[in-house]
Amino acid sequence: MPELRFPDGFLWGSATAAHQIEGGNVNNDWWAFEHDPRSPCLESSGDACDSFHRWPEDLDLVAGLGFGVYRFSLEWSRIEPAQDEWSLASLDHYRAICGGCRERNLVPVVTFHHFTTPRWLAGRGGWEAADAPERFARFCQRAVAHLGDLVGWACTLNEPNIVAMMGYGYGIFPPGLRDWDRRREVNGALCRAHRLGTEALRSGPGAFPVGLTLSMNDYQALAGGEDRLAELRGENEDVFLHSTAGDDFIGVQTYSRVRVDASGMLGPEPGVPVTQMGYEYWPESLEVTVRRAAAVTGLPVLITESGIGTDDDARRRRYVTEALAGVRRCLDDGIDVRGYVYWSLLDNFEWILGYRPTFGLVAVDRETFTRTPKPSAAWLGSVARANSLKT
Ligand code: GCO
Repeated sequence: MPELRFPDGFLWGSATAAHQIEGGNVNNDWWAFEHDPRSPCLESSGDACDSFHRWPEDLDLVAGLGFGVYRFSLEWSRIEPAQDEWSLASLDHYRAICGGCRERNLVPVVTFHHFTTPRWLAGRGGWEAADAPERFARFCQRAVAHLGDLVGWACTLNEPNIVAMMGYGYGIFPPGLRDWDRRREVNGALCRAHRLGTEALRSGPGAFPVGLTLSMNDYQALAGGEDRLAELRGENEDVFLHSTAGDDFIGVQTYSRVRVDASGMLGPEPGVPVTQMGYEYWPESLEVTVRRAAAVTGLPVLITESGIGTDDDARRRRYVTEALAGVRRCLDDGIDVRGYVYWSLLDNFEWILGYRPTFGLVAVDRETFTRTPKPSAAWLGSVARANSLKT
């Protein structure tokens, strides 16, 4: 493969999410779910990576490796620990992280909801509470008033399709429901939350692009599976892609492929290697989903997550290399892709699977919290510095 150069100003970064790295997030629905004896969680998030205290070290790592972007999320339950009660100390904490990014020349990509919801709202029905979208918008408005002048890019909701599907359909995220009709309603509530949240974020201060991030798949129909595929993709992707009119960008996040026949989604194809998550190793999914997101929404694309859970770091490098070659082909075809943000900076709390899957560029000792960059970290950092991939 020849050298692949990326456009001037192309953003390179790495991502995290509050609940997966901070530790001690005791006031949200995930903490409650992790500690419910009926939950499928393999372990609790506990101290996570202790990033609530160690965030300066995390930012030093991101900047030192050569990246220009750090994507992270605000923990709503810290900022609004009870309804309409605002923690100025928590707002200051996140303002300091945004400021820490700026001091290190990192563009802060701030996510306002990454899977976790405060207990006070979860207790009133979570995303089924009639006023949940308004509550989310109110939180966005309060948070942006405190730190909006430092925000680089804003993501309203992270993967609302996963929140709805896993939480209300499959029952493996809180609130643990298995009811596809209710899931459909929650899809609607989340789209509304995105719209209201966007409006709130635009009230400023600050002037930054605002968008949604979506979990997408390379859906492939086997013979007879076309209708089922359209139905699945409609509920998992299209309803959200269609709620982005007027946004500034769409955040694409993808990990694999899903084959569909008349009976529904199939597991991995025999012979295709799988990752620690049990997904097919399928870096091609990035090119497919970037093309689809751009075509359906007409918006610029920021790849807000792409990565692999693996204990084989050379495999990580291969995966990213193949994924980036696909991004380059999208750019060649005139698709407006603004950047690539690797998931994740750190080995962290992978939801029901706990600390077992390792997506990080950087390993974290579970007892000392010592961070140890893997070879892929230096490699991807050098790609970022050169704005070019030599394969
Ligand atoms: C996501 C997630 C992350 C996961 C990652 C790997 O947005 O899906 O942001 O929280 O850790 O996807 O499964």
